[in-house]
Amino acid sequence: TLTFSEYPFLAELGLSESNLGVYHSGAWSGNGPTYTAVSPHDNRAIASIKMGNAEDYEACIVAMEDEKEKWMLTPMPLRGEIIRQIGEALRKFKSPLGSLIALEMGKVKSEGDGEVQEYIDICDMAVGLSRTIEGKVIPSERPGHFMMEQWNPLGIIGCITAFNFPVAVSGWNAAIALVCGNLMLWKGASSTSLCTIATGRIIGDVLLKHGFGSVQTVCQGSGATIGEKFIHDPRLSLVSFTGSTEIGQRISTEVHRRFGRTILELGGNNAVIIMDDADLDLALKGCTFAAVGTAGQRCTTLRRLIIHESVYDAFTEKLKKVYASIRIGNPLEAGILMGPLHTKGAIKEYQEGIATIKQQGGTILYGGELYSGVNATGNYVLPTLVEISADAPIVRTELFVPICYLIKFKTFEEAVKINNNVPQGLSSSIFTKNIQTYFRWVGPLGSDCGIVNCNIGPSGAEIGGAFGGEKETGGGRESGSDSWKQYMRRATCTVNYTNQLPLAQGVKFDV
Ligand code: UN1
Repeated sequence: TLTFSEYPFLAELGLSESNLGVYHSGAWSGNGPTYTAVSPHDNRAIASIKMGNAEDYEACIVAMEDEKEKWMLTPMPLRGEIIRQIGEALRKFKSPLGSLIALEMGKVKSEGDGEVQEYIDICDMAVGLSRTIEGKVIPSERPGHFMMEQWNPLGIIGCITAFNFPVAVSGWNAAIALVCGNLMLWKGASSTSLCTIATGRIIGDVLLKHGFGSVQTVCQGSGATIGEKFIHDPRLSLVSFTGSTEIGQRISTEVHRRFGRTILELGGNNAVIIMDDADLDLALKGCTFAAVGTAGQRCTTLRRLIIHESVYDAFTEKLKKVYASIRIGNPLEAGILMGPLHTKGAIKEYQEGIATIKQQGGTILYGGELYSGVNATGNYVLPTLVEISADAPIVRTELFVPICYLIKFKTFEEAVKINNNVPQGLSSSIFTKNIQTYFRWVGPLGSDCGIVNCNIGPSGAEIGGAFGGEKETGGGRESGSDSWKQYMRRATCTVNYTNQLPLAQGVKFDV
């Protein structure tokens, strides 16, 4: 039996007990296998979804090809106006959509709402871009010549998003890609298919009102059937992928083999450094949200806490107390701070991780066990603190669960070395009041990450900045700043407005 009717917000979002996971040409369909959505809170089935198959994928692409010219030729400020209306529609559905995220992904309602807000914010940013994106005019060395840069859309882009941010990350891509004149095919994680469908519906309805049925299409399905198509399809000029480093590496190799573009947001292994002059109460709040928020399932989750030896014991005691006070429970209930892990697979990762930690000399300071205080069937674990050497091999890998390593250091140089000594390079933070330490931290010999914070945790970035990281994190940047450039192709244009043909660099070629 399905729990669908227990959650009135599902019907508010236009969902039903049986849903279709493919959208193009203004209509929903789905000819692939049936998938059952479950809630990680109790592992009961919510609703079913007909996923896409190879033919559905092809139909999405063909429909987008048909609409491509019309969308590309729509003036950017008019595309911006449509994005503004998408933002308005999301505002209307913020609470039910936030609740769906909590139900299906498992993050707490406030964080679910926050994700929708993130999509709204990026729409606002895209509206601004639609009136401000500009090319350069470059001085020409040739008399009577004019040089400029013209930015044009890439065409059709593919976006594959992960379960942990089932709404916001598609928004980062869609709002910017669309305003730049691209069309986007979106495949969300199967286990958050209802989030994809509900969001796809909100966006699709606004676009359809303006006569565009395929500017954003949706094709839910497995990586093996649908994801593989993204990789090999030359009609997708760009593949934006959020997920594991392992799959990201394959996407990188295969898409670049066909000279496609990629934006990769892969694993993180984010650290916070607590200096001896840090405001410990501030650090405590920042670190707890970063390590425990989203039950440790953000790419930006705090995984390594590098603490100065002089404050190590005091800070660890404070942390243990605050961990013991974390309210774990149904993510839809008010006041809950930590929901369940997303899947049974994550529970296994947690349990195996704890076993490996012990084998490698780690000591569990808090947690390390499943949590049975909510119900008997949900994916609940205790947030966990582990004391371990920075050299233990497990510390270099990303466990996508709420396990935080505590590591002691003596000097700033040593702490930065520990921060940088992992294969990933997404986010990092330092807590200090010393301005010299701060500027060394953000400078060339400081953090090697894409996000380098001070006196806040490593997670919870705003959309206005470029989001992404270095090394095995994949190097991609999406969301704010000048990330829009990745969704456009730059044409360097030289115009001669004379009857003469002087050559650059003074080359003579008289014919
Ligand atoms: C992710 O974890 O995949 O900075 C994205 C943050 C969020 C986005 C995280 N704004 O934590």
